[in-house]
Amino acid sequence: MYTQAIDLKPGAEPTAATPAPGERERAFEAAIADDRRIEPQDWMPEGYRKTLVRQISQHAHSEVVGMLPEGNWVTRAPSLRRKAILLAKIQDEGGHGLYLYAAAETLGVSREDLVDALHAGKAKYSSIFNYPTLTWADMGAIGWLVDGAAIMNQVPLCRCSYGPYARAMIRICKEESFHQRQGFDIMLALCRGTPAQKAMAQDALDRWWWPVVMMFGPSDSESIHSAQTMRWGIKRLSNDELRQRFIDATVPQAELLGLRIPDPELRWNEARGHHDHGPIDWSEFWRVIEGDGPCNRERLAARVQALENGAWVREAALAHAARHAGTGSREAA
Ligand code: BYC
Repeated sequence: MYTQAIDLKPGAEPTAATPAPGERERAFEAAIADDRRIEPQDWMPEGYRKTLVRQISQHAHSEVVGMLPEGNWVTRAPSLRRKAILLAKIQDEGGHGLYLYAAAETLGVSREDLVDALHAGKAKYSSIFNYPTLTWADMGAIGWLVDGAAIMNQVPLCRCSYGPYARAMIRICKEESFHQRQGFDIMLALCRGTPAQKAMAQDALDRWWWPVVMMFGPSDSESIHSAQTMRWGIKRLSNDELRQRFIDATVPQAELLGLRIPDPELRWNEARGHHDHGPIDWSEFWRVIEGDGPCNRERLAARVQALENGAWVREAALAHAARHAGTGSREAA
């Protein structure tokens, strides 16, 4: 694990080697104002560090929990090619979780503690992964819509003020782009298929649309963190701005597929240059993130079970490392 710059103890006198009071704060604020990256060894306000740990760890948890709804379809993919693609995508998501846990660890927290917080129900993960995957078309809808929303949210995070997070996001976004395209490709195949296949694609869109629209988080007026995280250059665009961009980008894609977005109030607003949309059911959103969505209990139970099932691997790896270290010291002696 990386270490953090060491803070002065309260009351400690500055010496020639230590910055004058306020200097660290000014250096931090100047870096933010100049759009320079903050790195793990740089001084940062405690609120900035905590915000990053919260957001990056929630993001990591989302990637790992996000493997579960798709994992449900690995054994039932309709062809070997589709199965290989789905497996590669799910593996990428595990990898994204690892980059993100590593980025969070640069802020002085341990992955074990972050995972414990998830399993104890204290840390959040994306609301979207608490919905079930009922048909193969859901693999298409997740790739097209969920990964599409993820790209919209994550491309601006490549310019996040915190270096390790921004760098992790660059690689993740490249992979998300493939994920989105494979999802759209599944939808396209279904929409060009039999009427029953097209109906399956429409049903998936009907079920995923509103949860995906909610994925961007509460409206700006309700978002408790946005103002500060945007001031710190962590988030570059607000929840509502990203939601609007996603809707504007997705409407023509749905038209190309010949599918109907399940929002009777959705229409182009010439004056705004954007689509207007119908009201979002925020009571559903809050219910899901507070733990009462259709699959919350199942998802957490699966993660806890996975940790328990893997205990013997971790124990064996530690025993092997200890024996190896012992051999090394005997050889050295
Ligand atoms: N789900 O003040 P706000 C993926 C919480 S992975 C659950 O606006 P903020 C993918 C929020 O945490 C997708 N909770 O917060 C993976 C806060 O609660 P706390 C994950 C949500 O942080 C596999 C409270 O509501 N992407 O795409 O400024 C396969 C108030 O919200 C949600 C990321 O994590 C939600 N949807 O903005 C396929 C991206 N929304 O923490 C795909 C990085 C809000 O005070 N994260 N909350 O208890 C972000 O960009 C921001 O954290 C958010 C929320 C936009 C999510």
